[in-house]
Amino acid sequence: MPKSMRTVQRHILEEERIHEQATGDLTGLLWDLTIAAKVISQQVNRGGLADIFGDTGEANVTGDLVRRLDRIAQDTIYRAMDHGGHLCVMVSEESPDLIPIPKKYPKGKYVLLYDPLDGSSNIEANVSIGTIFSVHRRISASGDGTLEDCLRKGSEQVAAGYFLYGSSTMIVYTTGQGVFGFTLDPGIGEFVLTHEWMTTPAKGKYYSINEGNAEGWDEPTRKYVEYLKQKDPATGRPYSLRYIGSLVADFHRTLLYGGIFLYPADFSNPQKPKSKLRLLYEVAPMSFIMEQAGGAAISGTQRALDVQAATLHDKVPIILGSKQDVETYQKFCAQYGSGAKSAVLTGASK
Ligand code: P6P
Repeated sequence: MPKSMRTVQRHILEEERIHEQATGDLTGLLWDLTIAAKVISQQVNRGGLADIFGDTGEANVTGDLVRRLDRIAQDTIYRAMDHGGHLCVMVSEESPDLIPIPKKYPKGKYVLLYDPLDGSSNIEANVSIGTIFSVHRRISASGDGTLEDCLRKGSEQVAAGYFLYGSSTMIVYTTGQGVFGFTLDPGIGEFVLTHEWMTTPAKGKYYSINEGNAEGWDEPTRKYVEYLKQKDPATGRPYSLRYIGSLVADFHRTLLYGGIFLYPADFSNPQKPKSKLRLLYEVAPMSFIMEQAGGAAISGTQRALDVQAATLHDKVPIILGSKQDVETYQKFCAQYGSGAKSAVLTGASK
């Protein structure tokens, strides 16, 4: 008997009932997303048994090589989401422009922004990868969704979450009423509640950053990482480095165990700092979840959820995790005067 019969569908329905004006649209939207995730999970779990490895030979707008499984995930989500009548427009890492809802289908009141398969460069290595999603309520009155509906601050999200395709397949999501995790029970094909009211520890003992980028770090980041490598008075040990290179996996560990994840801007070219992680469908949803779990998320000198998107594929620096760890990083910024604004690199990667 599964640990809990509280499926994600039941939970979403109960969440939706909290909001008087709820119409069931968000329930339907999230339900459709879980169906897409089950299909993607099945493909990912077949790994080398299915003809899904390798590249398509194309690069996406942010410069990443498009893997075959990226394309499968993109197509799966599009087909699951285009007809439900919950959305007026979609934005995907794999598409340079807005993705309109086909004319033959009704338009809904929500906007879906997503990374269909984040970390896909790790697919052949059997490393956990994921799908990240962000949901906004449209601003425009009706008809096709607009660019204005999509270029939003993370603080305006109505829901955000990720699917993690790992040793088990999970969905972790929030609608602003706390963070909840559900694990796919392959026996019944349902996501069942396994992590209720998820919160991240106030302080952790892990830091997660690509040390290979150290040359491009600003002074505060350099000094902060050096500090983490010294003995923590509280534990008598330094922090441990954990870096998978798959955002959903690195985030999920940080959420559960605490500590800090950093993808700071690269200042190798001081006149042209560059960032890697995408604001609308990676940084904003993950920051919403982390704040809802009692953690913190900053981008440059701003709260990450306050950063206003200028283009669909903006990239920004992100530091998130346990509140005390992020606050310590901010003290290093104040002391070593980073003053780095959110280094937004709009459009395609340079
Ligand atoms: P790097 C994967 O390509 C990704 O977009 C995120 O999942 C991950 O956090 C980051 O890039 C890893 O980047 O430069 O450390 O390989």
